[in-house]
Amino acid sequence: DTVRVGRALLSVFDKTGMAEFARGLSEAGAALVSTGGTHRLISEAGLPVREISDLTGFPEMMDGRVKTLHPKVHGGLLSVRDNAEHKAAMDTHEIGAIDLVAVNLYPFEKTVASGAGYDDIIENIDIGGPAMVRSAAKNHRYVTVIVDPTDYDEVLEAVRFGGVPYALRQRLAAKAYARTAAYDSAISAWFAREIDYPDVGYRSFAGTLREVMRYGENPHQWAAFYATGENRPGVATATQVQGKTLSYNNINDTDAAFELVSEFDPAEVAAVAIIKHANPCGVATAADLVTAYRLALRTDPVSAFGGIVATNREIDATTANEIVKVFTEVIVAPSATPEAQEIIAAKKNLRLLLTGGVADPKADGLTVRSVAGGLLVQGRDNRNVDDCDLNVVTRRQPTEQEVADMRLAAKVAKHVKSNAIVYVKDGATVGIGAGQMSRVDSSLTGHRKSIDAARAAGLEGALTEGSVAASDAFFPFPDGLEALVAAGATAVIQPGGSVNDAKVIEAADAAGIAMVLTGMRHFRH
Ligand code: 93A
Repeated sequence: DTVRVGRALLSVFDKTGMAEFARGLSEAGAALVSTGGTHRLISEAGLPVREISDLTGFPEMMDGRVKTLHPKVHGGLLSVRDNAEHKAAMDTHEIGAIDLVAVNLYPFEKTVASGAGYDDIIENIDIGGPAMVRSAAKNHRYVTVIVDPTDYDEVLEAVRFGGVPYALRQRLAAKAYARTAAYDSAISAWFAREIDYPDVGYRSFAGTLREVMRYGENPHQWAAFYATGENRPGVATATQVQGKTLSYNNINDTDAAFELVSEFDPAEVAAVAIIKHANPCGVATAADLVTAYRLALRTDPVSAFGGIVATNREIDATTANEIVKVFTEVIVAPSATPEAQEIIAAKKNLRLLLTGGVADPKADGLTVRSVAGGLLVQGRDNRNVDDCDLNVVTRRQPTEQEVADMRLAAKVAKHVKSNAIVYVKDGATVGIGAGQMSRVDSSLTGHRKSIDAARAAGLEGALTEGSVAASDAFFPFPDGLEALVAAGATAVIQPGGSVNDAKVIEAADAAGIAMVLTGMRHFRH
């Protein structure tokens, strides 16, 4: 499935490597066509090359604004070679196929960065270049498109060996669209800044604008919500059945809540998470949803006020009745029975979001966050403890119940801001320590909250007595582990991998608890 290059169109602003590339193509038998400056360079290198104006029958005009925007160019790029009608059109209008395009664009970004004036910047918006790139990329079944001089060598090598293979054409087409997308997004971002109306900044992001919010994380910040088009159950694709419009923080928290309950297969167990400020303040699994909700609420009933509730199963009337007893901002669930919806409808402001299913915890995806002047992009954290071998490193072996609870604790810890410590007992969290700068502090926080929760439930001591605990990352020193033991934990799950692992294991053995290493860290910041 290789394509021999009969004719190549070369039109580059950045002329790096162009003379050698053109020579290589020419020597391999390709006919060359080119625009003004590129044509000059190639012919000065002593190679045969035709002017684009000769091909189109039109002069390059209007200061070069119109040079390649012509059916003889775009027809040659876009025609489906084995389509009879396309062939007939080519014959009638004397359009010759173009098999390869090398284009790089007017330096819009550099012109902006140089501090150039408005008119200069506008003149550096390339129109004909991206048009050719997009035409060629669309027709990559027949055409090779190169937008980056570092790709010349690989293409030339292929051309010398008889043609460009499909896989390479496809990869170059993907790269081409990435370039034109980035180019247009740079133009749109510049515009937003230029007209000094920051709210239009939202237009410069990829994705479909879902909503412009009244404000962002704080009232003095503007905000907007985009859908990326990924067809994944979650907050961006959910249907809002009732309640006020979602705020920026609601959306962020709802996402955290739903991603967490999606760790649990609804066919196996009912799961409920209650979220505040993007951290869970209670998570539980049980045979039925209402039990899971009651147990999740028990972890931290104070923080649950004004929280977000997510479930992995359809909300029934009993569960709905329990949830509406506590002031709740958002409920997100795969579905809700008509009776449950009626109960929730009595709370006018309470938002109900239905997702149609749980998210696949193993699905790929991107997570994006901003840093000053840039974006940090990474793959979704799509693994969990179920993908790990549990390696018992202590003399004491964990019981079956402890193992089940440790799995739950590890899954929850993945969704708690680091440093994360999660205590679990009998299928429910009993203490969560989130977002502390020291692991010891997270251990202490989770323990202290469990004392409050015990008091609220009319019990003595702490709920963490006889619990298991999960840590999102290894213990750098034994002190964190000792804090868990002091809280009453009888088994601990953590990734391991510290230079001090031996000392931490020794401390666990000294305390007579069981410890399991997973080898998988789950930082979340
Ligand atoms: O002004 S344009 O938007 N109009 C066009 O028709 C056109 N065709 C190619 N810019 C156009 N180009 C760009 O010219 C290419 O993207 C490339 O950056 C540049 C190459 O011009 P030259 O060969 O004259 O140096």
